[in-house]
Amino acid sequence: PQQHYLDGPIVQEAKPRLQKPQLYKVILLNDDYTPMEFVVIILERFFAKNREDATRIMLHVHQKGIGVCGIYIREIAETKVRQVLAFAQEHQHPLQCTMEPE
Ligand code: TYC
Repeated sequence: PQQHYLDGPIVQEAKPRLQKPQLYKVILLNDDYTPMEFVVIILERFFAKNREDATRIMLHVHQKGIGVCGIYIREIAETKVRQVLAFAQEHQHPLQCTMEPE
């Protein structure tokens, strides 16, 4: 690129972002064994929900079988899914969590 020493450098993004990134829904699945309180704690800890919202989402999943806990870019969504599955395993609950494109 041409240098304009008098005017100062021409700054250009290396990779101009013309498109919004694909977003992913992180999804919780219901099961018969994971305690309600444990699901609420997951929503507070990994999805930054307050107790009221966490309880609402947990009850939605409990009643409908499935529910969205958050929407993120791919890397963040992947991390959330991994964190939830690891935490559930650690506590020997069968809680399932997955992601899908929005
Ligand atoms: N169905 C569970 C129970 O009755 C509670 C639960 C809610 C489990 C949401 C998983 O993603 C879930 N203890």
